[in-house]
Amino acid sequence: METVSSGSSRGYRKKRSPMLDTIAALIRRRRRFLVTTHVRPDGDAIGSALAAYHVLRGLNKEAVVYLQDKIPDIYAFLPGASVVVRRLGAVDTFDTVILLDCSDIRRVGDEADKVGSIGTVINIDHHLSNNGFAEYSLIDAGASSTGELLYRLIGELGVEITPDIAVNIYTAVVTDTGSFRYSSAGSAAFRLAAEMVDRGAEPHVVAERIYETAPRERIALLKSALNTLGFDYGGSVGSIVVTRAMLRKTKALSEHTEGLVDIVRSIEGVRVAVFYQEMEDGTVKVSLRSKGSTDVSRLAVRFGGGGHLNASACSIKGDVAEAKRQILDSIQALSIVAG
Ligand SMILES: [Mn+2]
Repeated sequence: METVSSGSSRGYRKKRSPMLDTIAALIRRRRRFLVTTHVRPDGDAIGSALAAYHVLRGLNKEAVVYLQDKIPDIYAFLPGASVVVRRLGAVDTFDTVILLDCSDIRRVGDEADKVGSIGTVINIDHHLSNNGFAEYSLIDAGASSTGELLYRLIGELGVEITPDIAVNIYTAVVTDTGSFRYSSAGSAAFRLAAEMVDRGAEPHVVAERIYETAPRERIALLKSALNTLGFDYGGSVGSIVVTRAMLRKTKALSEHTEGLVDIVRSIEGVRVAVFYQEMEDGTVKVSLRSKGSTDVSRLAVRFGGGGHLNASACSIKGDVAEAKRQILDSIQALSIVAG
């Protein structure tokens, strides 16, 4: 087992592991950090990265947050969002990388090699598919989010949780548990959320920013995507499609597709929801969601992707029809919705 329970603090039972002590000690010793996460960053990636930034600043460390992709508008309110850089210069100024929510260093994007060349890589992640590639790994696939793992590390570091840290960690947990609807939303996620509220996170503000400020372009895109809604395997698999033409026509951005898959997941009888997005590079991005114990991570892994039991993603070469065929075949081959 990776973790054992020990004493409680601030009303939350912390899980400790030897690696947690080692990583905390290492962070205390190091001075200049690069903090980064995956391309097409979600709420957990961004919230964790910005929380890590504030934690490092709280420890009087130098910290730069690098992201290949722009922060989606719905997350721009998060404290620290404005310090993120999208160009990575020489990396010899850094002594340590904190790599968050990435099951593989390639998830960083085009600068993965450069990031990997920095002396020490600390990987904090909760993906089932993480194979422990980094020198220092804090991995627990049982954690609701990378934000939750970072929270454990903050406890070990003894850093005070400021409102700036609290709102970022709260956002990481809310978004990665699908607003506490996925099976990853266990008591630890709720306790953590309660503590973040005590420390200054405001759930109604976060909810409004993330879920209730949809630009009209997103709704126009949703409208046209819903025309593609289809069902397979007796209604247990539902899917929608977004093509490049739809994005052009509705003037929606790629970031406006986030969460569309959850609408399919919300349909009665659907066990697996699939969202197909036609990309510029001749591939199709496939987002997968499932209910209960139905495992879509096995499906994503088969196509070189990864993720979690109820939420995962992969990329397939070819057009949407080809991607659909392959996904449906694999759902059958792997008995994903059997029984
Ligand atoms: Mn995550």
